[in-house]
Amino acid sequence: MSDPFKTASRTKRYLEEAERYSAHNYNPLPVVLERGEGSWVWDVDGRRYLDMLSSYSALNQGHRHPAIVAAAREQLDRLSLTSRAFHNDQMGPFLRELCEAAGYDAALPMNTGAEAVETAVKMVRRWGYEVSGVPRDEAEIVVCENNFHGRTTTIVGFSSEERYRDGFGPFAPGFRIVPYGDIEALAGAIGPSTVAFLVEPIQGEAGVVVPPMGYLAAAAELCRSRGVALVADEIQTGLGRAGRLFCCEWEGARPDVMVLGKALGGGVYPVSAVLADKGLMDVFRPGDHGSTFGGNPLGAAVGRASLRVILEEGLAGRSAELGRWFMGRLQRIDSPHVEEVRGRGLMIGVVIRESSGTARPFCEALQERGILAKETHRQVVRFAPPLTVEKADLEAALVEIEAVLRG
Ligand code: IF1
Repeated sequence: MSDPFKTASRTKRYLEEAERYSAHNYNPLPVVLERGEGSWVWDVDGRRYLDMLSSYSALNQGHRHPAIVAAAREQLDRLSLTSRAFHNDQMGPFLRELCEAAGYDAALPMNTGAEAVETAVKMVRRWGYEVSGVPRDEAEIVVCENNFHGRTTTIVGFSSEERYRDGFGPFAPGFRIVPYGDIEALAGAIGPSTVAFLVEPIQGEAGVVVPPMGYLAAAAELCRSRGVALVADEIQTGLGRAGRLFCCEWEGARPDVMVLGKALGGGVYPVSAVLADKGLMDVFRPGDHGSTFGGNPLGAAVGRASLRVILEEGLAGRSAELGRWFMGRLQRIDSPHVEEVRGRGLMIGVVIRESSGTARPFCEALQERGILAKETHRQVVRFAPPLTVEKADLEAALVEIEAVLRG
C-alpha cells in the first residue's frame, strides 16, 4: 500500500491523524517535526525552524547532542534496565557526579519532574514528623501563587490555576498558597505545622516571573531561622538555563532540597532527581519509596553525559552571556505590542500587552518565519533556545522577531 503521507501535504495528514487518535490535552502549533540537530528542527515538509522552546528547557544541550546520544547508544548496547532490586554500574557514579556538582550529600533518582517533586513532598513531610516533631498527618507546605510543579493530583491540588485543577479533585490537604516574591507573606504563612517552602527560583509557566532580588536569600534565611526546609524546584531553571548552574546561585541561596529534571536527561531520556543532605535524605529507608525506572543504568548513563556536557561546555556561563545580550536586543525592539521583556540567562519572556491580544498569534507568526516559540499564560512569548545556540542564529532570529513584534 502506498504511503498515504506521501500524497497530500505530509503535515496535513499527520495533523489529521493526531487529531483523530490523540487525546486533546494539548493545543500544539500546527507543525510536525521529524528531525532535530542542535538548535534546529525540520518538519515533515522539509521546513527548518530554530527551536526557541527547547522542550520547556529539557534541551539545554540542544537536540541530539553527540556526546549524550553516544552515551545512550553505548549503554543500550550493554544494559538498559535492572530495577533497584539489584545495583548497576551507572547509578552510583551518576549520583556522585551530580552531588559533587550541586554540593549535596545524596540524591534520589526518579524519572519525571513531577515524580521528583512528589518525592520531595514525601521527604519533607516525614522529616517534619520524625525530626521537627510536627504532629502526624498535619504537615503543611507553603507554595506560591501561579506555581507550576507538575501534573499529578497532589501537585495540581496546590496549583492556583483553575484549569489545572478543575474536575480532578478531591485534593490532598496540607498546602498553603502565598503570593510569589512576598517575603512577609511567607513569614506569616509559616506556622507550627509548616515543614517546608516549595518554590521555583523563577516561575516558568507563570510567564517567566523573576522574583525581586533578595527574595530567595531572604526565604532561605527565614526557613533556616524557623526550622523549615527550603525546597527549590530547579527542574526548569536549573542546569544552566537561567545563567547559573542552579538559579538559586544568583542570590547565594542554598536550598535544603533541590529538585532537578528536564535537561538532566539531555533531551534523550527522562531523568530527574532530588538532592539533599543526609538529615533529610535519611528519612527514606529501604522499601519506603521508589519507581520501576528510577536510577536505571540507561538513564544514569544519559544523566552523566548530560551533566558533563553542561559542565564541560560551560553552558551556564554561555546562558548568562548570550542571555544578557539577547534580552538587551529584545528590549531595544520598538514594538507597540511589548509590555515587558524579562528573565535571566536564556530563560526569557516577552509580555504582550492585553490591548494587542494574546501571545498565540505572535507565536504563529514566528512559526511562519521559521522560529518555534510557545506562549504561556496567554500573554507571554517564551524564548528559551538550547544553551548551545549559535549567537549568529539568534542574530538572524532577531530580524524575524523584530518584524513580528513591530507588525
Ligand atoms: C506540561 C508547563 C513548563 C516544571 C517545573 C516541575 C515540572 C515542570 C518548574 C514537572 C514541567 C513542563 C510540563 C509540560 C509543559 C512544561 C511547562 F507549561 F507545563 F508549565 F515548562 F512551564 N517543575 N514543565 O516546569 O516536570 O513532570 O513534566 O517532567 O505538563 O504541559 P515533568
